[in-house]
Amino acid sequence: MSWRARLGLLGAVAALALPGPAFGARLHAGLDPGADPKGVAAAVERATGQPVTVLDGLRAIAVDARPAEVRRTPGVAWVEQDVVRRLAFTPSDPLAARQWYTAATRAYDAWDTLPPLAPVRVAVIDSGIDLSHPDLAPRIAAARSFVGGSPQDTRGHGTIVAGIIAAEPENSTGIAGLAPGAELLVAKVVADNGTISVEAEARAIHWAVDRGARVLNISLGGLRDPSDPSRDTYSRLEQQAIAYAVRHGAVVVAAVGNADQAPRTPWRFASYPAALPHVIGVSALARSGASPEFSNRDAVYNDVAAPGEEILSTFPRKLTGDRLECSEQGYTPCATDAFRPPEGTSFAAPQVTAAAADLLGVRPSLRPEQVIALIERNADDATSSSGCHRCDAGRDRFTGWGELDIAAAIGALDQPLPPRDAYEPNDDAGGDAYRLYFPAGAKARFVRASTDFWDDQDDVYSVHLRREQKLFVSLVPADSSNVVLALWRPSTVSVTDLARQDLRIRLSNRHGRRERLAYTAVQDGWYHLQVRLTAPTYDPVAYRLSIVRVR
Ligand SMILES: [Ca+2]
Ligand SMILES: [Ca+2]
Ligand SMILES: [Ca+2]
Ligand SMILES: [Ca+2]
Repeated sequence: MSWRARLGLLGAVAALALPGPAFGARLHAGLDPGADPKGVAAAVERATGQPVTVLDGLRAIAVDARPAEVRRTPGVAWVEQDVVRRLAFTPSDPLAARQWYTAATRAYDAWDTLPPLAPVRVAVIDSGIDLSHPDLAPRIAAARSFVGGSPQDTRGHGTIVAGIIAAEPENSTGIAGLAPGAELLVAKVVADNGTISVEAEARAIHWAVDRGARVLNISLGGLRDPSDPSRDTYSRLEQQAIAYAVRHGAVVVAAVGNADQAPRTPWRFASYPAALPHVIGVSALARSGASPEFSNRDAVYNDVAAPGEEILSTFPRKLTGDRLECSEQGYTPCATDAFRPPEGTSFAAPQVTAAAADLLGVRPSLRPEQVIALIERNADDATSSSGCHRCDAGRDRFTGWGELDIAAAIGALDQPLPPRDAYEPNDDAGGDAYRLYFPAGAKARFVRASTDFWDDQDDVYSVHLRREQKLFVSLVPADSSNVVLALWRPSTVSVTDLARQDLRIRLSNRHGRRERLAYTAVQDGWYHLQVRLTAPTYDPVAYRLSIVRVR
């Protein structure tokens, strides 16, 4: 029986057992200046027949009564009904009080009881999991190895990540994960020798998406170095796997990486896949609020930060069994040396993954770009006053938008939601563009979409033109930000290839309220229409595009 079913049962019993108010509601009454509290209390007792409590020092009394009976007593200045202040939910699991990161990210502050969230499938692409761990086993929906053998975790990394997300709360055991509705899809991609091939990672992403993953946690990565292509590990296969996830409505979260795997510390670029469009890149924060030296910096791809030191979580029991004198078997206080205590961006990312799962558990209809915007724009700005002395106000390369604030992201669901973009992924020309087909007889097509400087800079649409056919395009952004419109030849493979900018036929760049572009085709083919946001904006930018073909 899951905790969800038990919670429902308890709720029904509690509702039946509540007594009705016998003598009117609990009231507070304030006293006139100069009124004698004891004298007023006695008068109210006579008028209501109920015992009165004098609230010493507050110049007020409290009584169970009807407001009118109290209000007409001489010496009473005001009357109000008692209202309830509720405590935020605090997990009762024995090690929960030592999960400092739960409070830092306000993981449970949106709720006063354990929330009955819709189940959300969350993929952990990692070193596997301790399959029979008592705090994890009930949460595993499926597990598979992409490197041969069993998905059993023999290292510990994946079991730590999984516990942060989904350790069973309120089971009198160990810790409480941050996503009470998460169902784990465990994909093991770390080979016995410790290596991770992009092929295994891409196959794992595909597998998880096909099994309904709405969030993917990728706490692994490869070096990015735009200044030295020989050591830059960009992979088109990896980017296509991420695009497959986005196309199927999944949110992808990745660690920005640790500088101990980089040529220098600190390292100024986020790893792949954090440095790909649509991926939330997560950096680490110290308990002091500082940005640790090991956490990679990045001016564009570091989106948000979360605690990345002293992270208490689950650990494979077979490994903690090597330290039998340690009492917290199955948890990181008894982990192997490399993970005692766990630290790194690997363990910051799963907190953001849990936030995404919580948002989807409350509102399953959210699209990935909405989840991304809700998490990033509701982060708690990191500055010198929060302990990050190098962090400027607003987005910075150390922490992105700042520290994860799960309660704020969930609270923002009550406000107008960030714009949707149903045409994603569409981030480059060639096969990555979104093909716009025109209904039979229709001259025009209209698109409503959105763009974001950090997570989705380019939207590329393909439009088929016959020779001599005329194309008219207009673009209206919701605010007059720096959105440009460009048209590219059919043979274009990448709009970001600086060596092939000759393939661009038209550019509208007025920085105004409406961009326009016109073209008469010189050959048949699928032309590429690019919408690009060229400067940072606080919010994602919604836009309308109208595409008209004549003749
Ligand atoms: Ca637990
Ligand atoms: Ca990003
Ligand atoms: Ca877009
Ligand atoms: Ca795009």
